[in-house]
Amino acid sequence: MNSRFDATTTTTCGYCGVGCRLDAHRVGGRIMSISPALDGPANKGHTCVKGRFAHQFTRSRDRLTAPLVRESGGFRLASWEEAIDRIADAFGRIKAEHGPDAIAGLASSRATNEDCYVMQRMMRAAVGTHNIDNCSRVCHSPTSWALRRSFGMSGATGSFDDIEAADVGLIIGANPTQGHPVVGARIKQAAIKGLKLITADPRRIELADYGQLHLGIRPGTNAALLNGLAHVVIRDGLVNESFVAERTEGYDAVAELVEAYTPEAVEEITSVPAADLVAAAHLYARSERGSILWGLGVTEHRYGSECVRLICNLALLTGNVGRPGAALLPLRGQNNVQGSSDHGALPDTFTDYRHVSDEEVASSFEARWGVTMKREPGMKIPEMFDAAVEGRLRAMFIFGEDVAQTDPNTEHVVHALESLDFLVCQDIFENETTKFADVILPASSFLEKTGTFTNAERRVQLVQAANDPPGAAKTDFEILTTVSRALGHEMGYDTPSDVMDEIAELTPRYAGISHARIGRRGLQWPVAPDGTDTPILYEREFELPGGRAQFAALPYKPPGDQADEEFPLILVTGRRLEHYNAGTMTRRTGNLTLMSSDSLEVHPDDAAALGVQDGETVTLRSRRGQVQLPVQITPRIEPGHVFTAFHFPEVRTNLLIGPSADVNTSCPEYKVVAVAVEPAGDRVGEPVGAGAATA
Ligand SMILES: Nc1nc2c(c(=O)[nH]1)N[C@H]1C(S)=C(S)[C@@H](COP(=O)(O)OP(=O)(O)OC[C@H]3O[C@@H](n4cnc5c(=O)[nH]c(N)nc54)[C@H](O)[C@@H]3O)O[C@H]1N2
Ligand SMILES: Nc1nc2c(c(=O)[nH]1)N[C@H]1C(S)=C(S)[C@@H](COP(=O)(O)OP(=O)(O)OC[C@H]3O[C@@H](n4cnc5c(=O)[nH]c(N)nc54)[C@H](O)[C@@H]3O)O[C@H]1N2
Ligand code: SF4
Ligand SMILES: [Mo]
Repeated sequence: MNSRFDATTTTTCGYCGVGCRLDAHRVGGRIMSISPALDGPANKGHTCVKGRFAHQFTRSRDRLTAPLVRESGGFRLASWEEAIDRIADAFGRIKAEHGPDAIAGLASSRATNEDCYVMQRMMRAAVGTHNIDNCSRVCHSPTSWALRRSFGMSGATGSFDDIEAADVGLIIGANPTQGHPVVGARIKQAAIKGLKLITADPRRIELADYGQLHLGIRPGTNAALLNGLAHVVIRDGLVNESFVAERTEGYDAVAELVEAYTPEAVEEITSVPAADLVAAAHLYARSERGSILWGLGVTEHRYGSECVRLICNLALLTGNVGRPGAALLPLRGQNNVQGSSDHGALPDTFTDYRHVSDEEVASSFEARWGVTMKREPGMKIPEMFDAAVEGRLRAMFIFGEDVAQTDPNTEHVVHALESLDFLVCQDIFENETTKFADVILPASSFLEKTGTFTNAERRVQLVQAANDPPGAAKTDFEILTTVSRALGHEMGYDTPSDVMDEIAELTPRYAGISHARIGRRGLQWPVAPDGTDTPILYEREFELPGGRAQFAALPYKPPGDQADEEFPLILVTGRRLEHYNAGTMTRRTGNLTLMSSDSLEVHPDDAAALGVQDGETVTLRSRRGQVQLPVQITPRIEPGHVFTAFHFPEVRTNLLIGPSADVNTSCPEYKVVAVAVEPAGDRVGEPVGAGAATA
């Protein structure tokens, strides 16, 4: 340990799903600096600008340091006793009048596995409802849905180490150098050493510059592209026939369906040149070890879940699964979005995705918790908002999620939050959602708590408190167990480690996980009782009946939103390196100097046609709403498309996004919105979002 520091704590980064291991250095009660832990299995001594530098938020003056309760239209400071009494009274009254299903909770994918497990236990056992969900609903729920149906389990089939082991990598709808920067850096290094890269994205993402082939795809047309790749693989005799025969089911239907997806037909739909499609199919199918990485450019669409199944098809056709270098790596977003879902913060499943209607599983939880539960699932996030507007849902407990900024269709979300009788928010900052709260509970950040996060390679890693929560703020674990006690359900844990012991006891695939055993390298689930973990899934069998994977024959269908004369451009939304989702944390760090506003990427040809200049403020209008923001002219976006992020609440990007969502999982169609762009001056006087503030 460096003697300049009072203490150094090794922990896991709380931003993205890469799961970098960090050394947090403390001096005099403050985190002074962070450096990479050299033995971190995902980061191998690296970090990005967020993990290393974006920690000043922990000591921001805006931190919530005491409970707040609503009074005469505003908030005042309150004691913990008063805040928790208010929650217990309101929940008790609403439960008595409307039943437990009039209450719903959201768990935080920023918080630990133990926090999320405690949260779902509180909703299920203390409140008595399965109305519990988390933000993977708006993120990778399609990935989870599809992987379970194609292969059997909801997680990456391999590890980030497969990037270096692969000879070909297909990156579709993910922008790792911005969203998962340490993985992005590993991909760049691998490409320099010979990994052949294919990128498919409507924007020329940075990794395209390191690849063999970039497919500039029209947003919302992945299904045509993926079926086209399968067409070429089959047409040109590149199928791994023994793998298909021995380990899969459903090949014939796929072969029949994809016959129509000739490269020329696919070019019509996707705008990807036919020759490039053929070249991409050959490159991937002829590789010894091909891996596929994907992100929200696949999932956040009307048929996102189906497209993930088509990705699985491609791996099955070529036998590229279950071996080193042949992995399917969905780039799960937040630090613990894999874990919050793994640990039952979903309306239809307990831990490890076991359905609430599964008699044996449900009764094991009932016996452990001493309660009885329904066998029907609860509401998903969008259903909660609809129910609130209709008066069926009366109260919500929102833990570490800023739905008023980050969920789609902001106007509807705000209407829902206003319709509730009672809203609790548990966060580290006030945000757009806390504006509607009745009680705000001050919580801990990842640098102030103990537990585990599960990264995008299913790796459960330790999180260790490097500092205390500020003021009267408490850890999420302490708050949730206390609220549960006040609601009449004593959980009986002393520490988060006890929570993990209960999870292991009740979840066969996590049976060997304990805090003591995780150590410095983490454990990738499934973990056997003796602690043996599983870096590669499906080496011999898939976790489906007969041990066989399932092909899915699914055609291309057009996206929910379409351009027309009034809305001639397609807006894609996504993220920026310097800021993180709702931005509550990164906007309170030096990263604000690196990027101080959202902006709209426009292709030079479109900018010329629209008559807009770089830096000029424009009005961006969709069928739902309008916002204002400055233009950034760049050739990296395809003509006909524009791109922006959602990190600055004053822009209110999500006013533009409608209710269209994935048909199987309700993941919003954030990636395809028909819009019009006009110089802001043209519509002066019309109501706009708070975006006017950026003008
Ligand atoms: N710096 C930073 N890092 C983050 C986050 C952050 O806010 N900031 N958020 C975290 C979270 S929660 C998540 S989920 C991840 C997300 O990480 P990514 O999945 O990489 O996220 P996005 O940038 O939203 O979208 C990825 C790409 O999809 C492309 N795309 C859009 N539509 C289509 C399409 O139809 N087809 C194809 N092939 N591509 C398309 C977009 O142009 C974009 O480049 O990042 C995590 N990491
Ligand atoms: N237009 C558009 N919108 C999008 C997307 C898009 O691509 N386009 N992407 C979507 C995706 S993939 C996601 S995942 C969502 C993310 O949306 P959110 O989950 O709402 O965003 P975050 O900023 O990750 O964090 C939410 C809150 O958690 C708080 N927080 C952080 N750590 C802790 C903690 O340890 N404890 C507690 N109690 N609170 C904590 C933060 O202060 C913040 O208020 O946004 C979605 N919104
Ligand atoms: S890549 Fe992700 S996990 Fe690693 S330091 Fe950056 S934000 Fe943290
Ligand atoms: Mo996400």
